[in-house]
Amino acid sequence: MSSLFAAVDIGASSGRVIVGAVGAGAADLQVVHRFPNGVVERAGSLFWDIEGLFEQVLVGLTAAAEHAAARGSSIASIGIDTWAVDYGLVAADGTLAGPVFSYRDGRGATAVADVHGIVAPEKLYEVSGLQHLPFNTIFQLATERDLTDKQALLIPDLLAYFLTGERRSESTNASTTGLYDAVAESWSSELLGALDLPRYLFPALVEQGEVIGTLRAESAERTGLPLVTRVVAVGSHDTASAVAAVPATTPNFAYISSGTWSLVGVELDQPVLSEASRLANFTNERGVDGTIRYLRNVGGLWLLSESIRTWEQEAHDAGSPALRQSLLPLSLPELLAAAAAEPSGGPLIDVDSEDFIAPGQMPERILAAARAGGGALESRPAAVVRCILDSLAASYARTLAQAQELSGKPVEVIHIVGGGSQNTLLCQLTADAAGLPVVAGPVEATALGNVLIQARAAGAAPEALEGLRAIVAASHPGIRYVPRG
Ligand code: ADP
Ligand code: LRH
Repeated sequence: MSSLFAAVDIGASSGRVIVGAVGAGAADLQVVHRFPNGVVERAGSLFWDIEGLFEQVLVGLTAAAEHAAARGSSIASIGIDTWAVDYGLVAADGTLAGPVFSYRDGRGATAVADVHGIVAPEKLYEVSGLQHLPFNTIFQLATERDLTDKQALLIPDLLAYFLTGERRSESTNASTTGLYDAVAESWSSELLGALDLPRYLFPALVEQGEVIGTLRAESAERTGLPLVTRVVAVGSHDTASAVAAVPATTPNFAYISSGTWSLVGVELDQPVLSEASRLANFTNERGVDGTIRYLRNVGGLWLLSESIRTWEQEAHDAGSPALRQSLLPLSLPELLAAAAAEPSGGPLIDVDSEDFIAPGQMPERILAAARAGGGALESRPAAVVRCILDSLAASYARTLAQAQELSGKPVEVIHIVGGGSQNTLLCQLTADAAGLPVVAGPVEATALGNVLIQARAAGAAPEALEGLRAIVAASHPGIRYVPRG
């Protein structure tokens, strides 16, 4: 009989609680609860609804307990992963000290110059190996007025704290703060000290497979799970869990974790901290089992989802049926089909530009970027969508060529995982632009990676990462795209 594990996986656009059954070299996932996620605007700032998300986690875990009971089984453990970088501050009395800001709020960017004035970008990279993003935790923390007696918990650590009462910092996500030493594999007392951040700011580090704690009485009562149910550390950075579940059958693979962001890179044993790597803005984020996720954040499907949000609003507000008609079609499948029928070789934009981080009026910003680049882009949704996808594919190809050059790692195949792996046009354009085969899927790689690390901790899956990936490859072989031309 398979063991059952509950994976809580929350991305910037949606969350799910999944029950994973692992046994006999196979992994099977059952989504028991899905819920939307997105930034919430209040008084000009952007936040996450952390209380609402925790409520959804409880609803999902209740469904997981019921799912297991209906099969005469039980949930062996719970693992949590979410997007990186953001945190909640916990006060001395254990309560949240304030709202949880979203990385799409501009506050981090306001502190970049101050932080760089204290620690030079070269030094930051030498220690943390982290790509420069204006919303990295280090910059957000620099905007906090009072950190006295407070601890910063990244989102999965915060949700685990709500569930168990235990505070830990899981290492893959810690590596996205800018305050984690990529070589020493610990919090950087040098950077914390230089920036006058208290040493107690972050809880003790925990590695994947270690137990964070068992459920608090309230969590057990609410979900129907036994008090002894463990919350186990997984690759709590969603991208780390996704990369762990890439169905690679060769070591020479690249990955694109495709969702709100596209995380594009290779897996390494050692960080690359060269000046060339810093200037190319590659990150050395920590992967599962101490691997290095050598990658860059490419703008991602955020450009598409945010454009659709604007068009939907415009269609909703449209005064005349003719205007409304001109904004159609609006459903994702229809838009993608229309974009596929657009001619190739259209204008390209720099999807990695910081100009696209904030929400609002995305089509306008895309048209302006195309114009600034000398391209003539029509404002029709199909043309804009085609421009986004062509530009993403071009950025993927460029990023992968750079990753190989800077790391020396050869790439024979590109694995695209996550929600964006269902975008057949983007998968084909990526294969074409990179001149390499693409294998698309699984859609739920992140949850699979989460489940497999729990299964391994319970002795129900192989020790080596290759063994875990072999399970994914056997259960979710993926769709192959061959480069054209
Ligand atoms: P995140 O974890 O960042 O919230 P996901 O991995 O859930 O993101 O991916 C969400 C993205 O997947 C959406 O923005 C959308 O572009 C894409 N997507 C979802 N379903 C489909 C589909 N049926 N066809 C093509 N693309 C899809
Ligand atoms: C993807 C992701 C990415 C981070 C960003 C904040 O969900 O975790 O790896 O850079 O969100």
